[in-house]
Amino acid sequence: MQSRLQELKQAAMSRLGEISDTQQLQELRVKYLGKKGELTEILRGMGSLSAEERPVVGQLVNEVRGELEAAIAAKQTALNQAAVEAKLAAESLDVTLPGRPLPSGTMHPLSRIIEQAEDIFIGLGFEVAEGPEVELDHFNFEMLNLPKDHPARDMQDSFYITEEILLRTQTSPVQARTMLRKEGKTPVKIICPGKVYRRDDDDATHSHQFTQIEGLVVDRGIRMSDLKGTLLTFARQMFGEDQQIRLRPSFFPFTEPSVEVDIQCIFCGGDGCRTCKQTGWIEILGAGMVHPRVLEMGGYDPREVSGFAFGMGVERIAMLKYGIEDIRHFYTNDVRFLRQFNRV
Ligand code: 2NL
Repeated sequence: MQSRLQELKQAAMSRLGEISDTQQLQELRVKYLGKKGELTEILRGMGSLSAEERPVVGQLVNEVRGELEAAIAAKQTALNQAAVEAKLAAESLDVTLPGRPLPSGTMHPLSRIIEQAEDIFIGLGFEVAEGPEVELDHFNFEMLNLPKDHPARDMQDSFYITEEILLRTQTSPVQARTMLRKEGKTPVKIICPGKVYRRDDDDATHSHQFTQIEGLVVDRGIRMSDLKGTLLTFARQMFGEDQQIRLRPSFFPFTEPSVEVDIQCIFCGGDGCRTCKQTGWIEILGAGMVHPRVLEMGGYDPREVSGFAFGMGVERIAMLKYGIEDIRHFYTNDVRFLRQFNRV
């Protein structure tokens, strides 16, 4: 009986040395220690032993069981450890590898100009106002001194949705709405950037949808010199501190008097070139003193207050500043074009 136990232990231990996974280990455990295992078998056979032999063999069986259990537990620990190490080795990371570069977008040139213009005008005490792109005829035309029969509001030139509703042709309706909202209170000092729509055939310098920034100031005692100073400051911050501006008489239905504003040609410095058609000057915006009728319709008394207003095409400013030759580049979203405008 003793020698059978020793053999059993030897066999179990040597098998344990060969085992390389948990499944095999479990099988071994069942084979020797399980309910129908070999050690249990021996215990059952003890009934046939003499009274003297029984405790001796019993103790021996328990010893062997203890040793086997300990050896199996140790093997299990070793297998677990090996499994963890294998997993770590298989999933190892080289933390010194350079990371994949994340593509970062660039700011659209039109957004850049708008942001820059907003910064300039906010610095001068203006607020930024926004409004709907689908507008009532009333705000888009009527309130800007363009009555129904006015030649400048030909149905052919605007995108009408119904008789009374259209895509705004300028951002002035935002200013008209602002005047009404302020119920005659002064000052009004706003700029309105946004998309506008006109029925035009697209080419290098025309787009049926473009971007405008308009400005409006209404207060007591506003004069042409206020307009001039504001626009000179804008021109210098946008195009360079040594810029000069020039005002030429013009006409708009919503301003009187009206002017067109030029800066010195940024390509030739005023000497005359192809871009400025040898004049040395380039037009950047239209402006004027707010027409008394427009003030009146906005809820202001033109005998008490006066105002100036201006409007500029953002595409035109961007084309001048960045030397862009075709307005369609702004809308085709060719990444080779867009990537040239790095984040500011
Ligand atoms: C241009 C000229 C201009 C205005 C826009 C305006 C708005 C109100 C009252 C009076 Cl609410 N005027 N806007 C005034 C003068 C010129 O735009 O060439 N834009 C691209």
